[in-house]
Amino acid sequence: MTEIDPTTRRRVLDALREQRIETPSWAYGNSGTRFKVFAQEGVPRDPYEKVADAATVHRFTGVAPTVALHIPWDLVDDYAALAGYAKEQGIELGTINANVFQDDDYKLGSVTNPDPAVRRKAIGHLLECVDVMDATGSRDLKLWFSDGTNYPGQDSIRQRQDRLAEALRQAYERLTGRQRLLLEYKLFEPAFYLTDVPDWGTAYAHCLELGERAQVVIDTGHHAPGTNIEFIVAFLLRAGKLGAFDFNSRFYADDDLMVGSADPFQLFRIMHEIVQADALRPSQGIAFMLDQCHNIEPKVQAVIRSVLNVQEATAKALLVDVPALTAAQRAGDVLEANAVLMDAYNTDVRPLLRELREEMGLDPDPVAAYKRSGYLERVTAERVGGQQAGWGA
Ligand code: LRH
Ligand code: MN
Ligand code: MN
Repeated sequence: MTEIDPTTRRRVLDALREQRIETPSWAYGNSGTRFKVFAQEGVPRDPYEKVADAATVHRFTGVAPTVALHIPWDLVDDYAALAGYAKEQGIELGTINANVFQDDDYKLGSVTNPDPAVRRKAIGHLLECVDVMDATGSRDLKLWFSDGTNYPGQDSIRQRQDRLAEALRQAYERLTGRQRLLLEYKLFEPAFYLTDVPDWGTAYAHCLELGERAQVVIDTGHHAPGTNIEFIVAFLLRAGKLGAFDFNSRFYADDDLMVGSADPFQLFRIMHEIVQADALRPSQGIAFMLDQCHNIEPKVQAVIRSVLNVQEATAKALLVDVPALTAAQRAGDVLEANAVLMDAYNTDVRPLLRELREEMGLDPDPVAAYKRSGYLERVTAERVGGQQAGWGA
């Protein structure tokens, strides 16, 4: 692709302007591995300050108007007040993530635990999270279970599936109006032998059983190496069961690095499926979220960079010459079809994105503008003793 014709340019700019990317509250907190959490300066001390950081990302990018919360990492007395604060800052509270993986009680699982009392506690937390959604006006309840076993024979695989189905049913039945249940799968970790929701097929089957408002979350870091994630995207889109993404990058396992940093081509291939299914617009109901931890890099700047990476992959996907691709596919012209896709991928979309930001009244270079703004220096002076993200302690 040499020149982008004016009609295509307009179409792509309009689509990019409408795109929405949700950032996670935990990306702004200190994080690390089980070996070390490196504290950074200016890190939020409470959920309010995380919201302020998320609002800063939105101010410079213009496409990140919501922040996901993780409960109880983001514990406050009054969620409606937090939602009000977010509004004042120019954003909204987004997805509510339930945490049933950090209490001692959950050693043998949360909703799949062999002990009914532990299961009741875990389900109770899921229901509390829906109370939070009622207060914040959030649409989505996102569930990831660390449940699994480490040794063959440790527990009954089938009974654990029954317990999982029962817990999901109770959470699903508590939802009202437009609220949705989003089920996230992960191949392994922290359990090493069996995971109760290990893959998209398991998540899909449970969501089918639950009903229309239950959909699958694809976290790009939650697969075996070499998994064709865009296939999963295409399959779930076709079935109307793709609810959301947790975007991040990985080299090895669930690395939670910046999206588009390890494999920008994979991100493009995913966005190509989204664009081909006309599923980019927020009204289509797919939540594009980041789920990342910035262990060694400055956090707000890293989140801004991540948003730009998603925009770049999306812009390239929007540039695919669909008539040419379809013609090549119909003709069985393997090389031409591939060349059409690669032409779009190899386009430098950065000038187009600068133009987009100028049209939106933003600085064309959000990272530079953020660095110039003095935000980090200001919060470093204000915030002493930043809170850990709740991750990797
Ligand atoms: C699990 C996971 C899930 C959690 C988040 C902190 O690995 O991806 O989405 O909510 O990390
Ligand atoms: Mn995730
Ligand atoms: Mn993860």
